Amino acid sequence: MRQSRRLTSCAVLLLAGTFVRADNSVLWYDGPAAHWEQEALPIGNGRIGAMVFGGVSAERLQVSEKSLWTGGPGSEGGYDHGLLPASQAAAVADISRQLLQGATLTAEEAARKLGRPMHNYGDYQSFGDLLVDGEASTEPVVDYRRELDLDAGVARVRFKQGMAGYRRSFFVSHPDQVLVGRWVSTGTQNLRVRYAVPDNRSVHTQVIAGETSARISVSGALKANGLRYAVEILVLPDCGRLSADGDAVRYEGDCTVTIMLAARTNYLLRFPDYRNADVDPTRAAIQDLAAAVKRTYPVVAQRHTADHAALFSRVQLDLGVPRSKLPTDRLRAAYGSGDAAADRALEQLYFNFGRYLLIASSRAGTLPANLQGVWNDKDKPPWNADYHVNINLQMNYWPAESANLAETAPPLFDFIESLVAPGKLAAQNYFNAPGWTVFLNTNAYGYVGVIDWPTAFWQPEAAAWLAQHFYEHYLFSGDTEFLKKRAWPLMRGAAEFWLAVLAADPRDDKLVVSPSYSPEHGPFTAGAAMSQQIVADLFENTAAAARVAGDMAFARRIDAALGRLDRGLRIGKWGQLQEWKADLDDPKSDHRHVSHLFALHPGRAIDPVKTPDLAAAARKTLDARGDASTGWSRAWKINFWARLHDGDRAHKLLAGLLRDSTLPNLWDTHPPFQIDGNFGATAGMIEMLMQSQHGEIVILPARPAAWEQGSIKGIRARGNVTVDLQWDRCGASVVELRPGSDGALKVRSDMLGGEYGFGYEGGKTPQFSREGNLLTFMARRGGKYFLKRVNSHCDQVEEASRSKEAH
Ligand code: FUC
Repeated sequence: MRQSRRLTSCAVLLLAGTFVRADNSVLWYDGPAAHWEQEALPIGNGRIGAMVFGGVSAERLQVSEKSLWTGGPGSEGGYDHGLLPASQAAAVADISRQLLQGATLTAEEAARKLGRPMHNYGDYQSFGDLLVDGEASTEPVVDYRRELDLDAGVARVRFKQGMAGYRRSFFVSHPDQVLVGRWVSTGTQNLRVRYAVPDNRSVHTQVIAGETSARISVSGALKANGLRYAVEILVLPDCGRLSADGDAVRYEGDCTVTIMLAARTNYLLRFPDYRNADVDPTRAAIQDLAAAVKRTYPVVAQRHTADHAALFSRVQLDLGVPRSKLPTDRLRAAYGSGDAAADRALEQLYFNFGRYLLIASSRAGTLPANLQGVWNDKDKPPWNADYHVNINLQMNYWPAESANLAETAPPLFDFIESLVAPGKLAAQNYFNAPGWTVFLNTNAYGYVGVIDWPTAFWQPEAAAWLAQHFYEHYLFSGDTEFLKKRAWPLMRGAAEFWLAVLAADPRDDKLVVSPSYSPEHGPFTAGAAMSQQIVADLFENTAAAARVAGDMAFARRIDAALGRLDRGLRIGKWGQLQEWKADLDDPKSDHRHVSHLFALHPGRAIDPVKTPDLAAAARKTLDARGDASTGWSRAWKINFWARLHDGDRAHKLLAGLLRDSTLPNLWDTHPPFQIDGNFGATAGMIEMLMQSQHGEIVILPARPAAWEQGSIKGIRARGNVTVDLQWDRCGASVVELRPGSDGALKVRSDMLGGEYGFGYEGGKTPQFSREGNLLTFMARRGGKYFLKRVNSHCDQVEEASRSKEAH
């Protein structure tokens, strides 16, 4: 018998209390880190990052600051944002015409005609190293532990040597904009503190030792472009003796030593100069330090942990296992070798680490997370540690909304908006078109031109893809002010570009992108699937945004174009989703980019329920491409399989990622280290448990069998809803929805097919209706709504087998 009934508030409160506190939120190791990429532990406040090594006698904190980039304005040979002085529009139009007439062009041919070597593109830089040497000792080290506490946002090191115990802790504060380290010992400490910078910059160092504090000031400018930087360090012992020793500070005494570091540049995210003429980096760093010192260490530490925990503790995943007792490197190495509880513990830790990394590498007031988040130790990092916009930057922000971390997204929005001014020049230069566009990759200085990497350089759909993040923020938050003021103008500009640039395809008169290139794969053609799917997604979103913004004329223009647009959704001869308009797919290709499934994720045009044939074709494509791949590609595939409602396959991809593409410090490796995989997988794990891309909150769309029981708390669904859910072998057992806006909510869950309870707390009794597994009700902002499974057939079978076991 089916039944729905209201639970009493008392029962409701009881249910709410059953979500257990997430654990598995500490990465820990029993030895110091020898290797930056593989072992050191990242801390950060979005702008400043540091890698903690935890050496016994010598500590190294390798420091980064988001804006320290070579290249751009001030570079020798000038800077042109990657745009040649002469218009490229005729060359692009010529290739477009040939392609529309049926020609194909190899990537190399296209790059010869349209490509251009990077011109003063620059690289993200290391800011230097804070080096604190203690006294070397031959005594054995015991009880060593190096850890990263994700709940507190603090890295710690502790060990015993000889008669003394040592403890250090490190964090980078967002509210106070300083890096803080603390050296505690039960014995005497002899420390030598200095700051080392790479030799591609000028450097002026000053050391002043006073009675109670000593200061190291380091400043200079990058030789490549004159960008100024400054580091200010204060050594603040509770007692003892300080002295200057060349470019170092010496400390000797029996007390705790606190070190605070501030780092600034005169970079400004503003076209076209990217410099802040009003900022003297040294003065700015001194101000940061002065304010933090005045607050005192305990207050700065408390403010940091409160700020970090306010974001981090919002979401709690529990996969039903206790905290693992293994050090994290061994836990990872043992993954998949038969201990299911240990495997779940690592998955939970990895999920938490992804959320931690986003908080640590993306906070308001700085550049967005780059290919390495905020961490970099090189002057020539892989791929310049830049912003690749043919998947990577976008993937970094996939968890921002669903993992309830919208506070990490402002840097992305600021950055995309800063691309509009140069992006307009790119639209004119390459297409003689209005609006704005960007190609494959960009830097801190609004680089919007093409490069000459044949198999990737052509990606004019990047702006349209980036615009999706603005619209998604609106969908998740329901913030119409944001939509009108920020999303709409940006989306309109991206759409104006495509309204002007799309061409009629002589094959069928449909509107197509030409030249079009499926990222890193395939020949140049007209109308490759990904190009079409991205433009369709932009148009759908922009038409909806135009209606909210009240520009009906623009909405109608887009509707008309949508009516003629090739949607890039074709099923080919071996049942696959076609990557190109012509059926060219090679069933043997295992290429890592599966760009033509954009419409499955992060788009929403392919869905196993709404478009089952296309979903089956997407599955065919994914089967052919295989599950073995590089880090971010596996992460994307977790999301694909989750969207196909195949939890076990999504989990298989996650397992592959943890086994083959994860370093001992749990960083994702392409290889090399690329942070996108961490973020993509974190988002994918949420997609496995809850989805909301079609106006319904779908509970457990892709729960793998391996996740027998558990709960997740605090995740976000589109429509401004916070979701908690609990499950066991019989499926979802409890769902709690906390809407932030009034309006109709639709929830889909298998539990609605059986006996269930529907309860609420706060607000008025909602009107509700149920159709199959879908419950619709009028939600009130601030209310709490609960669904609870009651005695399903599966529950009875489980109960019977339990009592059989008991007898
Ligand atoms: C994507 C990958 C590349 C590289 C780059 C940063 O374009 O296909 O291999 O990882 O990102």
